[in-house]
Amino acid sequence: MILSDEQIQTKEVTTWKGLHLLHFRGSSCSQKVRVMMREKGIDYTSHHVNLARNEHVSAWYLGINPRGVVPVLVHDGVVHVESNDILEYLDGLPSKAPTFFPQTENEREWVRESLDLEDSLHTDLRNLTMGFMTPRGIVKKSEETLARYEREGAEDPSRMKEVAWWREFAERGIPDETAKASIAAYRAAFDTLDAQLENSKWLLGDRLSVLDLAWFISSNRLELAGYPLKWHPNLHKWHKRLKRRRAFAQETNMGFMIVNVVVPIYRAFRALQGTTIRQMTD
Ligand SMILES: N[C@@H](CCC(=O)N[C@@H](CS)C(=O)NCC(=O)O)C(=O)O
Repeated sequence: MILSDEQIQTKEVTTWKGLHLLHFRGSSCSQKVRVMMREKGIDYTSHHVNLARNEHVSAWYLGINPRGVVPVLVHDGVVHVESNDILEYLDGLPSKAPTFFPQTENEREWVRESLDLEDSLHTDLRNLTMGFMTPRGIVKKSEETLARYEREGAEDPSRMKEVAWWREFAERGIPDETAKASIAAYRAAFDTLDAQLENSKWLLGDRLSVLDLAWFISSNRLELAGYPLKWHPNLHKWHKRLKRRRAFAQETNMGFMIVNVVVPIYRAFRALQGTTIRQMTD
């Protein structure tokens, strides 16, 4: 999706030449785009926007993407948002590398449907990320930050939904019932993928595609949050195969502290309370 001139208040980006990616290392949607860029050998200028420090809640950033989220791709001054649309756009750029989207319109339609499902689960992914990976106190936004989030940039209904989610999270965390519904939503989606992988190496058959890329980002994040991928044996094998690819491993690396310190300590704490993902579904 391309933003219109009226939506862009930080006009300097309209003069940027070449490919620029505004992204955050730990953001799943940013990881999707970076994996494809690395797989296809696409060079870009990186603008790291640290979500943990709320760098996206600034007049400058909200003036680029009034939706208030990453990633954003700027190509020769044109602002692209929505990770799955960015993937399709990047895949269509002239390149000698293999394409990630199929070439027939029928298959493309089917791929878009699956990507829409993946995108529709994004709130569930966030519920499980924020609920099970780190204590709420570390990641919740202050009322002052939320007020800024509401105020800056062009009006945008999807940013208001973001603000509402973060306000609810600051007040109540992720209630058990919400967490269970998000786990169930992924369980159903992964069961379908698991069936598709029964007789084929990749989700689209014998070649790696954008579906493998996009769904891997979710399975990878959920695994880190303590979701047992073993519930889906074919998907689990597929996941391990993808994890061995250098671009996938490098671009989804969350950093030593998160993976080896913060997440395990928080998981141990939840285990004592009997509220890990596995325990909640026993
Ligand atoms: N549908 C959007 C979702 C983008 C999104 O929600 N990005 C998250 C990171 S994965 C974000 O920027 N969150 C803002 C925050 O954490 O405050 C896309 O696919 O690009």
